[in-house]
Amino acid sequence: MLSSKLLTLVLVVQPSRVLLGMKKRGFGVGRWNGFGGKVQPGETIEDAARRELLEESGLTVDVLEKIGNIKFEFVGETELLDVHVFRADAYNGEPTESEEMRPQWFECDKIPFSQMWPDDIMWFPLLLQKKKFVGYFKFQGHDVILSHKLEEVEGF
Ligand code: 6U4
Repeated sequence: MLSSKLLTLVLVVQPSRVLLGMKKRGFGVGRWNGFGGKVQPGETIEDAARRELLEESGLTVDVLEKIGNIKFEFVGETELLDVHVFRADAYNGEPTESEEMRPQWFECDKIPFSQMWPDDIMWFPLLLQKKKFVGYFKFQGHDVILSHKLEEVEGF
């Protein structure tokens, strides 16, 4: 039986651009990604998403929309990553570099997929169209997807 670890991921999306952060350390270092991390004991998933967004990007948001849930299995690891994905369409503050992330805006037609987790290119189109989704990706190492499932859902 695989246990699972709860994680958050927040994408701040504007009509023509999306904010990503270059991960400077830890899991996924060297890749552009949304902002997020582990849910702490006693915290709701949404609270964790807000905390990690502020810690890593300097931004706060009034509304966070739950848009996706993706489970990641890594061959040889006993723990699944259970990533809860949120979208924010408005934000407060200015993106600010942190010890963990260097934020940068990308035009929606210039998203740097070759420098992102390889699953992102599959679900970003759904995120950008505000379509809710659930997914499962099985990885060999951090670069190869052995199998996956991805489907739209009505809601959570
Ligand atoms: P700390 O506690 O900062 O040392 P760290 O090991 O750096 O943790 P953390 O907490 O930043 O990891 O969490 C990893 C982040 O990467 C979460 O926001 C979820 C996200 N993530 C993990 N696998 C991903 C994948 N395949 N595709 C993706 N995001 C992923 O887009």
